[in-house]
Amino acid sequence: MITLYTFGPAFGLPDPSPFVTKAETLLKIAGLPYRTDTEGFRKAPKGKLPYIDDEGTRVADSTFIRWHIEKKYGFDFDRGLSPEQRAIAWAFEKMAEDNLYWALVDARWMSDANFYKGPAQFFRRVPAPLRPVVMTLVRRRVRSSLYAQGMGRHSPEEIAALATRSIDAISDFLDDKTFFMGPEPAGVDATIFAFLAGTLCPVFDTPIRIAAERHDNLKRYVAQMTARFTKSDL
Ligand SMILES: N[C@@H](CCC(=O)N[C@@H](CS)C(=O)NCC(=O)O)C(=O)O
Repeated sequence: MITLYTFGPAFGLPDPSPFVTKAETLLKIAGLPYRTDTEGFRKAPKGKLPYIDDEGTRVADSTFIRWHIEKKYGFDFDRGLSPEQRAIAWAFEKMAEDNLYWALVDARWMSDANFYKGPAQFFRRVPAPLRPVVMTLVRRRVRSSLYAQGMGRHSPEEIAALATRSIDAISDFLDDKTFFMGPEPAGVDATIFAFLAGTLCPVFDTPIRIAAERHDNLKRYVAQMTARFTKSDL
């Protein structure tokens, strides 16, 4: 049985991490049985979630998890897609993961209002007297990551403009299709769903969420993916 290490559901989302939601959705698309474990962060091979343990084989990073599933279980997430479609799917996936993601991190962690409604909850288990110091240190580390990646060097307006362009591109490409690449779910749907669900999360007030809410097809898509690929106990 595969164990998927997660943060656990939060903010009405299957997981606060879009990468964890992506990995879980991939397991569901592939129809593989799995269990989740929320106690694995400290032992994460790359210091991040998600990772899986598949009968003793540990695989870290959502893309490597996908490739592991494809190789070990012979499941092609892009079955039926042409090389051109596979290339488009990969490019959208990486746009979400390597660009849109950082705008979401900025929105959740750098805005005080969003931080105290959201990520601050992750520190509940830290003893109260230490909590403000630990939160400040972790936020400082997130700020450094944003700066190193580059998104953190932009103004809020510039970040919103970049993220909105990505959201509009996703909406334009999805159009009125059921799934991102057509009538059947593909690997990219796990990623697009995870990032759109995180973007549309009503807990956070962000210009990116407003940009996404303008597109009825994105709201329809997230509702449909939620119904098909998430646990009913959310
Ligand atoms: N490339 C990784 C990204 C995973 C990732 O960034 N996970 C974040 C949560 S969204 C994390 O665990 N961050 C903890 C940290 O950096 O300390 C993947 O695809 O799995």
